[in-house]
Amino acid sequence: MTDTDCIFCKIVAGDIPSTKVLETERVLAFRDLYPKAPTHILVVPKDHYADTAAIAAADPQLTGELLNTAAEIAAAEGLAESGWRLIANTGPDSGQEVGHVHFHVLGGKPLGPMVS
Ligand code: DGP
Repeated sequence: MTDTDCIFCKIVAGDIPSTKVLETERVLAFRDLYPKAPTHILVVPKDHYADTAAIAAADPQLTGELLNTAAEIAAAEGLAESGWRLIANTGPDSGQEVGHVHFHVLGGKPLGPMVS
């Protein structure tokens, strides 16, 4: 499933370059273009789903794969001890800018409390 207008589908297809961190059959992880922390990696399914609600409803196994990949990446980035943050903006009020579900893996410095 691909959306021809989707920037992350283009990254998955290799039409837009990215700094890949990990790739499996169904998942791709790459560094965020505008990092908000020393480690800022996006974990996405290769297939196009609009957001977390859509993928959770359609494919719980793939949703779990994304979470496992995030944890694997955090460990590989050396964040297991210090900790890390996982964010999945979902829908307009969250500030989601790219309509292809993605998890942000953030860490490498104290991130402070979440905003209210
Ligand atoms: P969100 O606000 O949750 O939809 O976050 C989208 C993120 O995607 C944001 O942190 C910036 C990142 N981003 C946008 N365009 C690109 C791109 O072309 N390449 C990469 N690597 N990241 C991008």
